[in-house]
Amino acid sequence: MSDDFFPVPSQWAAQALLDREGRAADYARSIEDADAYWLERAQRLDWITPPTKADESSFHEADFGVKWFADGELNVSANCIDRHLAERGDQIAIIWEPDSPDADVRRYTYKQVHEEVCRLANVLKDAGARKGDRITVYMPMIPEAAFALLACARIGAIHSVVFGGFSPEALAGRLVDCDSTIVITADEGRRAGKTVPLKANVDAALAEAPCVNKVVVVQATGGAVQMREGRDIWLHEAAAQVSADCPPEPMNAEDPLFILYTSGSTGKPKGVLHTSGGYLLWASLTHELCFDYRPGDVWWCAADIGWVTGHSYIVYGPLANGATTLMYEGVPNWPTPARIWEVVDKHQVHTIFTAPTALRALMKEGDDYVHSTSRASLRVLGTVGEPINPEAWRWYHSVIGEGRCPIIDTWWQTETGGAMIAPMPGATDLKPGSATLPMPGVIPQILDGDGAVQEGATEGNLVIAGSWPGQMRTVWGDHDRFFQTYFTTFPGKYTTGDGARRDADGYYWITGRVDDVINVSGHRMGTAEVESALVLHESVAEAAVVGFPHDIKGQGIYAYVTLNANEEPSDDLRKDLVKWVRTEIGPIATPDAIQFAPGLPKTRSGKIMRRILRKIAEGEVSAQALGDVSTLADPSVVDNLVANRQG
Ligand code: 6R9
Repeated sequence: MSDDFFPVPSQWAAQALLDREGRAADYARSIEDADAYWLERAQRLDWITPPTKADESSFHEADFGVKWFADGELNVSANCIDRHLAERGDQIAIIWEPDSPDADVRRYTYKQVHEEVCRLANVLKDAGARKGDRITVYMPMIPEAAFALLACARIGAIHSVVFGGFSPEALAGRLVDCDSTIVITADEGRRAGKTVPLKANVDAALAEAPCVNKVVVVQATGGAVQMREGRDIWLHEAAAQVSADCPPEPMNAEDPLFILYTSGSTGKPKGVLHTSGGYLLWASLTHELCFDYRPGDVWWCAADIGWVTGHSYIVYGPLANGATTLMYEGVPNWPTPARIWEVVDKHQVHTIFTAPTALRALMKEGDDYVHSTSRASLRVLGTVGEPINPEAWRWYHSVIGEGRCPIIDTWWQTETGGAMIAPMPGATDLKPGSATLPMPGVIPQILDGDGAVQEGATEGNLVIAGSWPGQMRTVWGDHDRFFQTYFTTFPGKYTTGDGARRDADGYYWITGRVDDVINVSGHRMGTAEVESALVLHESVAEAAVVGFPHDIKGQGIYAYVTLNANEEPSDDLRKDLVKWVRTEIGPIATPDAIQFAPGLPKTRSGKIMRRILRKIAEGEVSAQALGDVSTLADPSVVDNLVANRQG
């Protein structure tokens, strides 16, 4: 077996859902006979009114829109719960593993999930929620977070999950943008032995978000919180007062299911909108195909529910497939770096889906923590969020999986709803670092800077040439921004913002973002967001932020800061700025380096040349690396930047 090629093991090929020929034939049909293919695939869902039409999308300005299964009717929560009740009502749907290994595990059967979701749905209705209303979910990783999503889906309300690590300021912006009327939260969250004051954060955010009139609070830790009369509702009290049944609201396939805010290259995060039919089909189909999911498997997606990965692969995909999905409250390396593998053994997990940043952090702690565990239950190992470096890939494969488990490197985005380019265990030979081949219906293309399609082995801009069911439908409240952001750089194609290489075997290798978005520990962040936070500080005149290679995080945040005229650079100010950004956005946006810069490299038209800032942050400061600086308004600023480089 060569170091960079891992053929499908024969025992896998013999029993997989799709083998190599099967995958190729399925893909060919998904392109050549797309409507028939997708109407057939749509039958994996339970429809109130089955669709008679599949794709009616256009990426062109004249008739622009993304639309799938538009005459179909269904309810997403009924697909994730009710339809399983007859056959597997007593099967465990959700296993909850708490932050502390000493705390009690919670398990919910499909029947119990049904009751919990119905009660919460009725509480939301009593709080005034109606079909189409926006409900923001700001929760720790507890089962009630999954119930919250499903309860919204049940009554046709649109959920917007805001990551529990975001600050009150970030929460307030997202509440106001989509005009949320209800927030579902918890008293506190728990992570790595610490508590996070979620309810207090909500209280602070609501001062800036008058649209919210009810707050439903889950008692998670029992920590003290202030409850405001008439506004705040304890879930456990209200749930006891309502019926344990709530009929699912019939929804059109194109009715919105959720909004999820994500970073782009401009300052304000966009509310990515997904709808009901196409999204659920995509989440459930990719969950089955990419991971060769089988009934009875215990599935663990170790993401947070605040990210799209948590939406599609903790909640919607696995539950639509009737799986047992594990939800973990904590972090992979607490109390020790063996924790993640101990959880695998404890619950006999078959598939784990995590991020390269977590793997790199664990790898650095050495193999003893791994060898203290068995991991014999594992069949498939998944990764997502950023390019996986071949070293981490090999460690995952040989040390964690002991050479037995295929590595499923799934490339996709919040915008795509689910995996787009990924291996399938029984069908795809693996190459460490490559996400391999497109999923059914996905037409990746590589374009040069002028938009010309490149054939064969090549490298350039990754675009998708047609729609797929899980594609986002709009940016909440700004349909024109949706069109401008994704369909104008290369007209008629969906621009991913990623660069990619395609090798002679047709395998795709994602090379990273080509826009001003950085990927820190698998979390997407617009450099502009961090810049906007910095310039809000009273000492700061101007800021420019770039990513730089970071051993664990993938990319770190490097900020160049120009101070106001009367301000002096100091270490105290540097610390203060780091703290400031953490408060404005949240700990995930913590700058790794702050360099005080009397001037930034700008062109005569005033545009910051980030190329130069990136090179300096990467430590590549030779004249050759920095390239042509002659178009700068003041080329001498570059010398000062090089001389004062941090780190
Ligand atoms: C699912 C998710 C999307 C961006 C995407 C790309 C990067 C995700 C990747 C990957 C290389 C992979 N990305 N998976 N890069 N290989 N397997 O992460 O969504 O948070 O929207 O980020 O993440 O740059 O464009 P999201």
